Amino acid sequence: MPQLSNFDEIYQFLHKRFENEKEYLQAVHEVLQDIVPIYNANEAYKSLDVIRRLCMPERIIYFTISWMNSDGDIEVNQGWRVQHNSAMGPYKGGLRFHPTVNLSVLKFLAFEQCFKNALTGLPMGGGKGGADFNPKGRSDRDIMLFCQAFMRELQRHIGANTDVPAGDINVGAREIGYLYGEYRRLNNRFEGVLTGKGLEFGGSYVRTEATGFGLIYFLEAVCRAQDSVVEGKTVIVSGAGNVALHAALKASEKGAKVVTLSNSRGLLYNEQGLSEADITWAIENHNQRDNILLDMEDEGMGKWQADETPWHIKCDIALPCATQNELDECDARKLIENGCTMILEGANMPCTDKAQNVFFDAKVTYVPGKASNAGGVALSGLEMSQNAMFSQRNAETLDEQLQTIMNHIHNLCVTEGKLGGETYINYMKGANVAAFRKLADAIVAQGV
Ligand code: NDP
Ligand code: 2IT
Repeated sequence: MPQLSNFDEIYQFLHKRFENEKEYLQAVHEVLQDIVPIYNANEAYKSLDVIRRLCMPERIIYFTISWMNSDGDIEVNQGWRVQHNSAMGPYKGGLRFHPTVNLSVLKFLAFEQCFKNALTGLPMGGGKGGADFNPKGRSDRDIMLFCQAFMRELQRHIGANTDVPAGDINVGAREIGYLYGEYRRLNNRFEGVLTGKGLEFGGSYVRTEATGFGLIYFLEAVCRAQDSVVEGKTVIVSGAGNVALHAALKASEKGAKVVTLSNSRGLLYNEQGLSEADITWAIENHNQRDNILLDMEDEGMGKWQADETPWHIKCDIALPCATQNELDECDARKLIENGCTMILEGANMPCTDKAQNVFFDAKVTYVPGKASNAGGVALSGLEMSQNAMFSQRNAETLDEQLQTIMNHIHNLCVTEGKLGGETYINYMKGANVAAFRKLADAIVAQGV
């Protein structure tokens, strides 16, 4: 069967069934382009129909969350857990609370998570979940009530060896604490059923920082491969949440000049570069503020620009760390015109497929989130192993392990992503192929 028609056949099969799920189809399309040739070259992969089995979730759980808020009103939300693939270990991946959450978004995230988790080298399958609940502007009590109601539904489907959720957008340490408390009350068990827990109840050092720090460790590896360094580079970061702020802090510690942060409402710009103290202040305060970037302007840390994104600002390195499809082809062209040579994703799928093509055509370094933001889930994997042993490793050891894992993922991408005879590394291809081989081998070894 010729490769191209095979790609078309597989994609059409999925498109026909899920034509309204555009984010899911986008993520699958990106991966299929790279893995179909590998699939076609391997009889075992083909005979066991590995690609279709890998593209479709093993199980999707849907539930309604009916809950009473602190005013005594009844609210109704939709919740999901997509258990995508467990060939490599328990389903593993975050929970997102955001009004834009729907099945397509969670299916794309769960699919990507399988590839990301495979790259870490730890025994984790892939999943993702969440709800269309908007926590913005809610009281702490409402957040707790919602988390408890959400866990009342989810608890029967998860377990330390079955499915281990963690945080994602709008689900941080506070929410994980409330979710965990409800799980423990209902099950009368203390086990590593969630990661990102507080340090006092089974959490791991370095988990909070891991995604952002890991992104910069990956950036260091990219720079080393190009005989370059992070120090002295101008960096733009989008987002002002967990990933963005920790990436900004580590980049700044490494001597880069971080000139932006952003959120869904606008941009904070500081031409001189944010100081480590500024970013640390933001990390300490962002959970208690409605818009930390406005507060940073008030503190003299930069200029707020409403409704702006960072992509028109001149930089050497761009780190999109907010959300999917936040950087389109016009933004990509602007970045390149302004001299940006490296784009590393902290968020999941922040660059549209057309933006990616702009990067590939310009032969600038582009690293997909499944490789560069894998530090978060890697630390989650280490939290699971600490929980299984009822132990707690120290921060220094874990930070070293994180660096080792990010370097390992970089090496995998280089090995599989080098184009014949050229020095340019296609990190997307490298990540997709390296992860696919591991997943496909695990599926084949376990039969139908
Ligand atoms: P947070 O909730 O901590 O922060 C999210 C940030 O992104 C906020 O500044 C938010 O702004 C902004 N944002 C959210 N939606 C939009 C939007 N539609 N347009 C513009 N800005 C937006 O989440 P995280 O930092 O944890 O997650 C950020 C990204 O990183 C996500 O793609 C997530 O999937 C990914 N990721 C997270 C990991 C983790 O361990 N937490 C691990 C790997 C990837 P506002 O406050 O205005 O909504
Ligand atoms: O996208 C991601 O990798 C995460 N939100 C973290 C998942 C996890 O299980 O730690």
